[in-house]
Amino acid sequence: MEKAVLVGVQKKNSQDNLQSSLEELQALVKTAGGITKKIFTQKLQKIHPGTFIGKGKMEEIKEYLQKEDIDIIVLDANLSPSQQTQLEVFFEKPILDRTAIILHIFAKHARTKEGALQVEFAQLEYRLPRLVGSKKYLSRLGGGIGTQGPGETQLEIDRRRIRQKMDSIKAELENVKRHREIYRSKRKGVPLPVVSLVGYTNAGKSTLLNCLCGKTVVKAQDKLFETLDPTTRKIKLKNNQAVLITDTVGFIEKLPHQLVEAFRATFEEVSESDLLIHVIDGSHPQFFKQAETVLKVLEELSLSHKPILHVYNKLDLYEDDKVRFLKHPKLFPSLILSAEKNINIEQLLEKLEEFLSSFVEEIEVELPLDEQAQKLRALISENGKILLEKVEHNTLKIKASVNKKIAHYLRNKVQ
Ligand SMILES: Nc1nc2c(ncn2[C@@H]2O[C@H](COP(=O)(O)OP(=O)(O)OP(=O)(O)O)[C@@H](O)[C@H]2O)c(=O)[nH]1
Ligand SMILES: [Mg+2]
Repeated sequence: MEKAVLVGVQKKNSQDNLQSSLEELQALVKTAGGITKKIFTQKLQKIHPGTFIGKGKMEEIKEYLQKEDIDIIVLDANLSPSQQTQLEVFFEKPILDRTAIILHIFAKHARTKEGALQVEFAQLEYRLPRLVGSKKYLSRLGGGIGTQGPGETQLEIDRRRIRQKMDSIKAELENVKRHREIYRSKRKGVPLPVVSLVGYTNAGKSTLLNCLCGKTVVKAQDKLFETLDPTTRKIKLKNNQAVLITDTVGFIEKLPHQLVEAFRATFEEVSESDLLIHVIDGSHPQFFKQAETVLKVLEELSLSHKPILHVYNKLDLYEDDKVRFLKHPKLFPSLILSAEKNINIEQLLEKLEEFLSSFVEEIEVELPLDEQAQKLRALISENGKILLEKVEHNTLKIKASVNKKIAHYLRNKVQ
């Protein structure tokens, strides 16, 4: 386990809560496989452009490093490549920022090929402008002399290699994407309403999906960014309406822009959903801020126009929801529940039914009595409600209520 020192800065006049941001960073470091040995904080009028933190604090940390056995220094910020270099040169230790930690966790958790490629691309993109930094740091360790040959320098070779690698990943991603589109259009064969679970990391999205499915389909853990790749499952509402539910990657404060880019593709799927369920960990002291972060990222991903149902999860952990919601108005429309303890899940299902009822319509179809009629009848009864059916002159007449997508599909099939 790598031993880490964390450093956080409170800017004057900033509303940011340094304490909770550092707690989150500590959880990120833990998820990445490190252990926090000490936390340094500093109040600053203005961020130092060169080194981010001030000189005095740097000396104080260096003094601590001389006495203790520490492997890495983690800053609660996203540093510029040159800030990172200057700090590395000063401390002679690897300097990591939020982006580096999150990228590391993402790399550890990516399970599908697409997820792994997206993360690798983001990592290379992050590393590219930082190559100089690591070289300078290395030259201090004695590798400097003789590395500068004629023609191309090692640095140029390294950069070119990284760019080539990024190009090949991009090409591969295109390929994977094409496959996914084919798969998606196949799935669309039976068009169903799609509901996506979105929310802050660790809010309980995967737990809610498992709860709705009545079994474990995705791993839920008290770790940040446990889920990276979207998982979709079919569930049935009480009115027999089938719905697809998709679990997605969690959001976080200061989400590295490389990753927003990387996951844009993943969220293409979310952009096709009819409804978003925004899962909020209502027991978290910063729940409102987390919710705001999620809404902000949704906006960045051009998803904020979607109908959205806010779900305050972990009800079992609230001490008093009246006090809790007094300070911040509840987002609307909303529900309070516990995915883990199975509280108010019925209400959620009813709400979903209500939400999706505008998607339902009544149709009447006449099917010639053949094999296809059997298939279509099965499709209707699987996904909707048959209100009336009779056989007349070798045709099967069905009156049913089904979702609009299926109604559209049937109309095309029957004509
Ligand atoms: N007490 C309590 N714990 C819950 C509840 N729902 C989820 N949890 C716990 O919260 C932690 C995170 O749950 P996940 O379902 O993995 O959260 P997630 O939103 O999928 O997280 P990421 O995939 O990391 O974005 C797990 O330890 C769950 O057991 C709940 O209703 N009550
Ligand atoms: Mg999850």
